[in-house]
Amino acid sequence: MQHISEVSVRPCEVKTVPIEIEKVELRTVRLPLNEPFETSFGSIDSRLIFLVSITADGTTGWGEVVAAEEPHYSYETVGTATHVIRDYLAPAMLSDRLADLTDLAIRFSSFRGHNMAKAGLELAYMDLLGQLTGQSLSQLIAGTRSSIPVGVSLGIQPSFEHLLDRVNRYLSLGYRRIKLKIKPGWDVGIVRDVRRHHPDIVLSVDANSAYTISDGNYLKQLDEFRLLMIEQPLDHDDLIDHAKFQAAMRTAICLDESITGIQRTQQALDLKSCQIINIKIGRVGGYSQALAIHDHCYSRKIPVWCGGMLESGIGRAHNIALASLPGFVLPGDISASSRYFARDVIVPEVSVSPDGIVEVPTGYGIGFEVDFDYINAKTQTLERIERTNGRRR
Ligand code: OSB
Ligand code: MG
Repeated sequence: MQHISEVSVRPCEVKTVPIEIEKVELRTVRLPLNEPFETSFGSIDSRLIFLVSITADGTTGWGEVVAAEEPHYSYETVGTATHVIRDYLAPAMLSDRLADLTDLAIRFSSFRGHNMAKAGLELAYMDLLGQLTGQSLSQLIAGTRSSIPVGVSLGIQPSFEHLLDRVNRYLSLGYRRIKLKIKPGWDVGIVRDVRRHHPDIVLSVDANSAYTISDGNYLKQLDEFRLLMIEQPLDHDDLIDHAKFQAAMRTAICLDESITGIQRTQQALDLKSCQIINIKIGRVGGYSQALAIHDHCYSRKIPVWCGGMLESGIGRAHNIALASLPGFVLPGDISASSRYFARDVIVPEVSVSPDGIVEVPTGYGIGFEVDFDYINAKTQTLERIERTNGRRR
């Protein structure tokens, strides 16, 4: 649980206004993936996107809950997040006028866990605040970059030939870093072979917790391949074994699943469990925590990068804004819309330049137009939570 003392008090908003939110809408939208995405915990061929919108004074802000349908990457699912938002978080958000992001984070802090649910609402709040105050998300959080370098995360493939074909494709599209998903049986061998074909590319691997410390000696072979990092090799909530493993490795360990908030970040760094942090706004509970983690890592000179959760354009737009902060020195898992979906829910869709760069939008809020007609056409479920007679108490 986040204690109130841990809630970020970073004065991030350049300009803020009190907002009285009238309603929260929860939508699920199924988008087919261009190709299946396989990780150490399974394969999916479509993404049930969970969109959250909040409305005040006729203006609507958009966020995304990145939870999956099944509890593999995290215990949260679309179902748990719907319950927690409907029954706890939305009522807290609607109960009274919101002063700022910290006010919202404090209201959520008495509810334990459910970071992805919290983040969905924080994201929608920040988009709305940007629109109401005439600022882009990047401006709101004091981002410093106008463009960001990006990489691609490649799922486990049916064969090495398929993998090499994908690596070549994304390199030719300009992506600055290739990340390979690994699992037992799809690890040292494929990394060696990709390295043989591409001696100089920036290459990393992500195990999504598929190993235990007893695999340490085996995984030590990865040290040979000059990887940028090994992401989350061990248990999803472990810091101790990662510290042992990091001590034995030359390659930097990066934590994803284990980093659930600012306190865990501090502990991971104090224990030397990793040298790099993957920040996902959803996993850590929204902007309030993501900003605190960024600031902490920045002050300790720990490189961070922005992870992805196969988001629609709405979640992706928030990731782009986050990655405009100065500490995001490594390419993010922020790929072009076309890497995931035939059609995205925002206009224009996210595109990556031939040198692997995404421009940070300057329009108000998320800085993209939400394609409401397409969202409506693809909506599977819709639920509305409204403020009851003036104020909810
Ligand atoms: O571990 O980073 C991960 C996707 C879903 C769940 C977890 C992860 C991922 C990715 C894809 O690696 C990143 C992306 O391109 O969105
Ligand atoms: Mg990961």
